[in-house]
Amino acid sequence: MLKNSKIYIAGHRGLVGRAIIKRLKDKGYRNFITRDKTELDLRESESVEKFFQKEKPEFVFLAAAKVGGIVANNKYRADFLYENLMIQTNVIHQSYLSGVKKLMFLGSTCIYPKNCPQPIKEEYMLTGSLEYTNEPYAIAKIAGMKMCEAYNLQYGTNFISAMPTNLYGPGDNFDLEKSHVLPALLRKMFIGKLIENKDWDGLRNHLAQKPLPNLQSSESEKAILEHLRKYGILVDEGRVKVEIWGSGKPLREFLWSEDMADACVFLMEKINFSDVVSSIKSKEIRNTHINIGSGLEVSIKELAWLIKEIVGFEGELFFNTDKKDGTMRKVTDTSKLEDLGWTYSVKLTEGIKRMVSEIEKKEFNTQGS
Ligand code: GFB
Repeated sequence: MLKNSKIYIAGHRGLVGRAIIKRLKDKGYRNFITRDKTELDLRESESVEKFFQKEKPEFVFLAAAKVGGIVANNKYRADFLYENLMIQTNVIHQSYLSGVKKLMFLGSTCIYPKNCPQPIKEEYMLTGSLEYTNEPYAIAKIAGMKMCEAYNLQYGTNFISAMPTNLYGPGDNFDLEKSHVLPALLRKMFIGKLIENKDWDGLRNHLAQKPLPNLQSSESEKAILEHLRKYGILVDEGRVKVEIWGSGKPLREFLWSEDMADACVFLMEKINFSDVVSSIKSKEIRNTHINIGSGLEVSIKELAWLIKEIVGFEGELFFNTDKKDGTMRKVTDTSKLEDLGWTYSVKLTEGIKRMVSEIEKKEFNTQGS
């Protein structure tokens, strides 16, 4: 990639897309193409075709996707499958037709079997059945990765796939139902602390900036508290309690989104599909994707306590085992990436501290991308 290469970042307003643009700018790249959802619906083949024919990007980061946490994945199964298949199929196919020099497709470590050996190596893909809660999303992401691989093998394109672990960072989604665990727990405990401190103005401001469905920030304290119970934030015998879904036992690995973006740009600059293939001994070329992770693995219980401490929430945490745990463990083996010379830099504690500043900001995101 040259500093003035024409680079299209699909999904530039999302957690990863915005971090990729930031990283590219920091490295001196300056020729970007972006479109928001109102300007270009990536699910519509014709519009995507016209866009690629007009703009002819040279490089593409495919970070546009329908994403969400365990509940969103499980509840909107059809949307997660349909929207992701459409978006990625349109972008990958048009990238091929319009002669894109290199594309990076972003997946997720949920593509791996539910019970595969840990840490997870790239070659474990398609060796077992998937975790039920995110099966549709995982199937879409597997299809995207396979599409890149197949186009490379049949048409000689240069499309790379990366599989990041659980991400968090600036511009994260703080929706209390649909988001991932880290921003969700952070927001719940942030609200819990405001209640603990009887900081009603602070709470009303927070809810005015980013409302919860069917709740006016001007409602009475009693009505606000009643409403917050639905999200697992409650006051019981004068003590504020925050609900943690599931048993707290699942282990998750977390990576700061800007570290992830750094890895994406690093791979885009450094790696071609031919390099990946040359390291494969077998005649059957598969598993050509690359894991991106940190190895920073904690249990949900440990994560909750860490957030509690950093936020300064002094109330109680309780585990609701009626809610799903999902995969019990998914930690990536990042040897492939490390061998190329990349490692993460932001530790979990530091990242959570930065997220507290994020939630204190006036504007933060509660929309799924
Ligand atoms: O982050 P999360 O929603 O997604 O949940 P996954 C991780 C774990 O945290 C699960 C627990 O065991 C949840 O039950 N958890 C506890 C909570 N409290 C909460 C809470 O308040 N909110 C949320 N969201 N979780 C997703 C996949 O899996 O991760 C996607 O569904 C994708 O496909 C993504 O791969 C990275 O890690 O379980």
